[in-house]
Amino acid sequence: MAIRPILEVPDPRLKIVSEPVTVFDDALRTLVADMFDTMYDAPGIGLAAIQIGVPKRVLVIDLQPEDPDAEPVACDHDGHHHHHQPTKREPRVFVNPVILDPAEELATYQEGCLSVPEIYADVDRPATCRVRYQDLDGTVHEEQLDGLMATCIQHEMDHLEGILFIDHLSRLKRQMALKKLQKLRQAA
Ligand code: GNR
Ligand code: NI
Repeated sequence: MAIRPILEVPDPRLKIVSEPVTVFDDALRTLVADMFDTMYDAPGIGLAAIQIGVPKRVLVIDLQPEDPDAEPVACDHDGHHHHHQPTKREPRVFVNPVILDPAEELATYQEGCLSVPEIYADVDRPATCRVRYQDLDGTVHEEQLDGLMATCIQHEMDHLEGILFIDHLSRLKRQMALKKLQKLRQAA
């Protein structure tokens, strides 16, 4: 298990179309373990293999990325002293995912991307969809998704096609986002 460096724009590898997984072996399990380590460390709620430089059709998602081993956090924001129980992890793996039945209805989320750090922008996507995918054993599953899960899997699917969330913005907004990122990097 290892945290691997995350590729950032304008790395040309982020534009690669990833290849299907054909072998469900220990190397795939190691890749997925490294992807979770990298995603939780970042932290993020999803990661595509190409973001760590591996052009394979593998995604990991956990919408609850908090550390379950963390101490409960003392908190008195509402005037009452109490403890937040850290949320449980819900790691999900999608190998060779395919999006089916995207809804006509769109939902807007403010998206971010570990490969476009510190930039956030509203993106419209189908509000619900189905996903057909394989697990680490190669077994095929199908599932209906909505809310943040539907948005996140579509964001991750885009990575498999070499597309970033900023590619969904107008050219002006994309240029503004990339300039802002350049500026943030100069300041760092
Ligand atoms: O951590 C992430 N947050 C996020 C928020 C809204 C929509 C999509 C995402 S995915 C992102 C992690 C990432 O870059 N995955 O590719
Ligand atoms: Ni991303």
